Amino acid sequence: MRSWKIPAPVPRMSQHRYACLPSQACQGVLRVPKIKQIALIEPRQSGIHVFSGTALPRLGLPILATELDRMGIKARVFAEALSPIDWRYVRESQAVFLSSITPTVNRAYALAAEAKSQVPGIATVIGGPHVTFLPEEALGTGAIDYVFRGEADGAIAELISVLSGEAQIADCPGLSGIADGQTVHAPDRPPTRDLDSVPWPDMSLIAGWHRLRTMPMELSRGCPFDCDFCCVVRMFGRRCRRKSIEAALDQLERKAFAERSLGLKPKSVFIYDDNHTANREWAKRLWEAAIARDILPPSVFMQTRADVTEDLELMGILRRANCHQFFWGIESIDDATLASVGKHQTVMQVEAALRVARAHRVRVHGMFVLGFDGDTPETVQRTTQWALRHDLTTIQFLLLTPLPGTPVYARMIEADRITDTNWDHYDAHHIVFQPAATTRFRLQLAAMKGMGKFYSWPRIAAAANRYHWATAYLRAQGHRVLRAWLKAAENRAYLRSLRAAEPRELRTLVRA
Ligand code: B12
Ligand code: SF4
Repeated sequence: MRSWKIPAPVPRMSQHRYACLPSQACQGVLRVPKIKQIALIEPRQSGIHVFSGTALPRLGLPILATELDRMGIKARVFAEALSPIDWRYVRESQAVFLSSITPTVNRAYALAAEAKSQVPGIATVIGGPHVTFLPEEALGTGAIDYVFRGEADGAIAELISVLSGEAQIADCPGLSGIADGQTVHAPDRPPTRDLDSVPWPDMSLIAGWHRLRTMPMELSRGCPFDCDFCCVVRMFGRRCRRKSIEAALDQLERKAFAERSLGLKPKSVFIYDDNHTANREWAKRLWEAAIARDILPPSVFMQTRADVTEDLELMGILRRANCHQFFWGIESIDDATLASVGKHQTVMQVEAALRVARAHRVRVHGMFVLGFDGDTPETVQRTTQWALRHDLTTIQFLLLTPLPGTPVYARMIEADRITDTNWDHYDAHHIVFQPAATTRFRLQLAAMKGMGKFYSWPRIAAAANRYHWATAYLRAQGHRVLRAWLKAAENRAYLRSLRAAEPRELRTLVRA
């Protein structure tokens, strides 16, 4: 691994693109005496990314809205991926609950500021993985009154008590806010132990819910692994919690029921679990029972590790349960890199897994991370060749992104390797740090070229010639998104800026 230097001083994370508005800075705790209605907003990501066309909300806000609804508080979720925000509804509300991840947090802050400007006195609360790790940043914008850190299921009653002045911030574990000009952090809230206590999110509380073509479903939380670049373990814990088989079946049944009674026609179910088959016996019992009860969705997509294929009995059951697609984090085709990031997976294991998936006719979406310290443009080329050789259905080349809450983030900050502090760019489509063995432009270009090669017309046609219509369609989508990304004016300007910085970076690399 080479050492290197960043040419210019790197701005610190606190010099964030979203400007704080000192005049709005919250000096005291904001109390809203009677809360009757809350608008819950999940912002969209600015710019184009591979999921731009995917109308899928995260499940945090729908769960919280269901809990509010049960408490008799009117709640409506506006997930911008599904429908625009109804500002009239916001104006009639006493509080706004925002949920964001890192690439959507700038927009979340801007929407909070907009709500404050339209409704003076409205309370703004934000949660999700980004602000869980950087609560001060959110409170420092002046547009956010409270930050909820970690999981909030079961915390809603306490949160409402704080908002309405009946309790203090410190009384609500997980909450951060400003009181008497001082930031106050209540103690951490332990993760929800019993997932059965988390309600099945009432999808009809989401504006535009009828547009859901894929039904999201969360049946377990957490992951026993701890990859260097992933914040799941620090956000949701290493102890994997699962719904009981009965509760999970109940969700599948309700989905089937929603289809019939509400006229929803989702073509598939996307199991949101970080690692759905972490407990194989549970997964076997669940899907066998779902087959027996005949409550299977037409198509099931799930995030698992490639090691799911080691259990052929489970593979057979999943196949019979209409599992048509796995989402696998393959990450790297270099064993040393995989070991260094704590993936606990080898390339040989993934290759064997792909053979088993193919034999069971389950499609595989392979997600790769590019930009680890040994990675060069040649690594990207080899990765592309590997993905083509193993005929993955679809792929994602994600540029390593130091997301707050991950060990990789801490290391990059420590080494002053962060080159881009605009959170909008933390979507794994932009290179936001100085790679160790190449320039930012070369790595970015290699990733785009690799994706271009994978999503080329001959590859789309190859799938169509074999009558693999779904694969052909998915690849055509990949092709379309990539072209749109390359065409967007902001991305062209971004690529130009990387190219302009290249000679300087090269000189630094050569010296190193
Ligand atoms: C399903 C999923 C997707 C889906 C759809 C979701 C979507 N529209 O973003 C798809 C495939 C599209 C997707 C894409 C991406 N994803 Co994603 N995704 C997930 C996943 C697996 C589940 C999300 C979920 O519903 N969780 C369950 C619910 C219950 O959790 P929650 O929504 O966070 O809510 C809880 C708490 O956070 C809190 N809370 C949340 N909001 C609020 C608000 C208030 C007011 C309060 C009080 C509390 C609160 O309480 C909730 C209940 O306990 C998570 C991992 C995970 N386990 O969360 C990753 C995750 C959210 N994704 C992540 C990333 C990085 C991405 C991508 C950038 C990756 C990429 N380039 O491919 C894109 C970006 C998409 C985008 N811009 O919208 C990261 C985010 C990390 C971060 N700091 O930003 C996560 C955490 C995964 C990881 N490995 O680290 N994703
Ligand atoms: S296996 Fe997946 S979910 Fe688990 S820590 Fe690694 S990347 Fe995150």
